Amino acid sequence: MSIFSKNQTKKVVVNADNHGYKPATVTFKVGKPAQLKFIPSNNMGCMNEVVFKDLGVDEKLDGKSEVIINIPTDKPATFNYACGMDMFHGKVVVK
Ligand SMILES: [Cu+2]
Repeated sequence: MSIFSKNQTKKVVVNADNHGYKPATVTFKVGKPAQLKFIPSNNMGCMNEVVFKDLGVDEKLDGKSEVIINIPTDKPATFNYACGMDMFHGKVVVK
């Protein structure tokens, strides 16, 4: 496996007491498989669900396990996501 096929992985910490998703914006490069990893905290509040409308993704966050979302990187794009109530927001930029 060459270095060029290496995956990109980035982390977002989920904490309702700390303004939501940290960092709020994550950037990936076009053309390499990308995974966004949601790291739970002990203050999940209503953030026990993450929704990527454009990707048709709606995942439960149980506050214990990390949750990995695969991000398409075939072309430049911006994917917004939110908690289940559309109250806390984050963004994934592919460029
Ligand atoms: Cu919410």
